[in-house]
Amino acid sequence: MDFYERLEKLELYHSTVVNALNEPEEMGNGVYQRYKRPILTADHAPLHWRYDLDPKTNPFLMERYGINAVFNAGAIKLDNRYLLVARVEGSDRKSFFAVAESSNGVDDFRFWEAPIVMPGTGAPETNLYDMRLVQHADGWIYGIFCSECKDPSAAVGDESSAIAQCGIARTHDLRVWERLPNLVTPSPQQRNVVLHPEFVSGQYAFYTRPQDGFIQTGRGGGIGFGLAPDITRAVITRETVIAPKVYHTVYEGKNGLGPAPIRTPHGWLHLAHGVRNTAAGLRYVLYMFMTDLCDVTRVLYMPGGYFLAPRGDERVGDVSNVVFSNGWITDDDGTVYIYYASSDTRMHVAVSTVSQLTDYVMNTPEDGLTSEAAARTVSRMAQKNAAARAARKQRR
Ligand code: M1P
Repeated sequence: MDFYERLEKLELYHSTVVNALNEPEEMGNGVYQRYKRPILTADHAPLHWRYDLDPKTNPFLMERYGINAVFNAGAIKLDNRYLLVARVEGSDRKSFFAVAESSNGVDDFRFWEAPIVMPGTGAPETNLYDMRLVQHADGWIYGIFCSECKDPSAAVGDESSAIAQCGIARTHDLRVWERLPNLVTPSPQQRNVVLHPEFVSGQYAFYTRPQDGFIQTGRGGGIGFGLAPDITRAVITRETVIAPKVYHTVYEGKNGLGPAPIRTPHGWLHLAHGVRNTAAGLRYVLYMFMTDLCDVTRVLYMPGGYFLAPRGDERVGDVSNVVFSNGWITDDDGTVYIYYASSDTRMHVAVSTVSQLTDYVMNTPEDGLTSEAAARTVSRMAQKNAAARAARKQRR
């Protein structure tokens, strides 16, 4: 095929992908509405990132840099635009960050001209991923992400062991980034660290996820919390677990906070992921909880079970049976856009409101932790509805 003929076909396909309209599913569960189409995929990556578009140097119009996946995006609304900082993973397995922008939050996401080239810290750093974007009370927008390098103490021949740490960078516009030193905590590894948007006791407050190993959290695990007086050299000396792993729950294997919490009149709304092991491998679902406005380490409400689990096509991808969220946006009218990735492959959106999420978190029964308690919860609901039905009949 002629170079320009092939280019035209590629451009047509790419514009079909980025211009596809999205629509909500009809029913939903009353808590949120998923949108039908993924909002960002590897196919959304601009052609000029992947192809050398010069017929002299690329006469076959070959893809020179393959994009494998686009997932786990941080989110923020700036100047009326919905912005995602996505984890873009190349076919070489390296992840980097890139901003995609939409005018309505549910479709029409387009990547900016070029990805972010995040400044380093001077220390070895192989891979960066999963940015949480936080508009902090100090006036900066922070990007909090995982910074990964090869474990220097790995045995000879072990090319897999890695160390995960929390990277910190700040910006005002998502274009110019100032990199700060990585967070220091008492834990040997850290992933899923999130900055609280407000000062707590005059200090920067971090949600952490202490872990002994790269995949297994070991004696660590649970969502931790710690304070650091200085963000430019952030050191947490005391880390306490505020939401632990619990046997036979959806977060028995490990858990980690998603985006920064949303302030509501009733408390801080949190979205997190929980992991359990199955015969088919790890299963990642999303769950929610609420903490106290005054004591942010105090969990007030913890609904039982998952909030959102992989479904249909979402269940299949590079790392199947995973949903993961590290970004959401609250509009002034209370609409909440929940951005989540499925199976480490593509991004989706589900839409809810602060009122719905608050109702969900405050009124969903807690996990009773036994089969008996589960059966009693359902029986109570059935009895309540039977009584209401009888009263309705009597009134008629
Ligand atoms: O593969 C699923 C997820 O695994 C990790 O999350 P966690 O540290 O909680 O196990 C992260 O690497 C995340 O990026 C990934 O989506």
